[in-house]
Amino acid sequence: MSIAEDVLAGRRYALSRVLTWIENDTAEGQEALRALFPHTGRAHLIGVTGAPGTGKSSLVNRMAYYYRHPPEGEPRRVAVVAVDPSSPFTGGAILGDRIRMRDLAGDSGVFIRSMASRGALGGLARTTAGVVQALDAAGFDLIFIETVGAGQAEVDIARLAHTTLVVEAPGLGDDVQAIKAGILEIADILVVNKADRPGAMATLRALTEMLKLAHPSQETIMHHGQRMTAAAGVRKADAPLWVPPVVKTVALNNEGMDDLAAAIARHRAHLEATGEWQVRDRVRLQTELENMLQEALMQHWRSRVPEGTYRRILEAVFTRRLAPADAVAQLLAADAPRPKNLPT
Ligand SMILES: Nc1nc2c(ncn2[C@@H]2O[C@H](COP(=O)(O)OP(=O)(O)OP(=O)(O)O)[C@@H](O)[C@H]2O)c(=O)[nH]1
Ligand SMILES: [Mg+2]
Repeated sequence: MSIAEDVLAGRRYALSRVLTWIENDTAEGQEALRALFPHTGRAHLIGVTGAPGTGKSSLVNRMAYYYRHPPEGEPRRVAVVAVDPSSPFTGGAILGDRIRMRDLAGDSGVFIRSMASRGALGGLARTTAGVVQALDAAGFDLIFIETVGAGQAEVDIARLAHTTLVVEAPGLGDDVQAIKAGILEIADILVVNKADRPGAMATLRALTEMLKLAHPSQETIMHHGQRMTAAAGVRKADAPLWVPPVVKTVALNNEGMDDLAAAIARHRAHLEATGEWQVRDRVRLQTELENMLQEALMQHWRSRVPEGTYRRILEAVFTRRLAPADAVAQLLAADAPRPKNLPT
């Protein structure tokens, strides 16, 4: 039996191993992903992003518990991928994970994975995509992807989910951090967590006002440039717009989880009714493919152009002797196949 078959059969040790391979970008990992890929596309991917410390980990932990012990209906299988670009020795992810361990330990229907970025964030996006695919194939119904909404790359990772939660916490006065960070427009659902704190009502009002003023919609993102390809022929023309609801929670005391779960279920129903579910699926896969292609082309090219040539051309740009566009043309030309038997 191959390890991919073990993953499909729900064996946790196999899943853990495969995820480590994927994170380390090994050949075995790629092999496993190849076998698992046809079994993906069923999970509901939920991105969770927001400023550091707003309570994302606590919230996801509570939500995982909620779906495992729903007030009605069958328990759902839940996976959590925490993307923590900071060092594993700092930041709140460690604390959040410890809380998770306590509540959810021993439950085979829950799988939690923390990912620390090992290199460039572009690489992190790729390995996150692979990890999510493996979890999807392993049969988890909901996959939460937590990223700190501190940089564009992290936000992009969360945005590619079917449903994106932007988590806000009351700060001082009307200060809304998500607006400052420019991540409000990617929210399908806005969560005001720490609603037990003073200023929660002000934050809620500010967010609701913002939504009324500039009705955000994923249309602008999805219709942008070549992303259209993914939407072509899938999105329904007269689809109703989704107005992001603002949900109040207190992760600390387990309050508001039912409201949040209801909002997530409503959003899913909306995605399915409008064809947007498929659009997002395609956008995500197209983005994944293009990211990989970019990396592969870059690697391929670097392996074919002598380091000295690259540095010489770069230096010419630094000293303003060569415009960047001409530099690119020269660099591409340097990769042209050379005639045989000629000195290079
Ligand atoms: N008062 C209050 N505190 C909360 C609530 N939810 C979380 N916290 C606390 O806020 C702190 C940060 O919580 P985390 O869940 O680690 O927040 P996070 O957004 O995951 O943090 P990073 O991953 O570091 O960005 C912890 O001390 C939590 O106990 C809440 O609803 N009310
Ligand atoms: Mg966290």
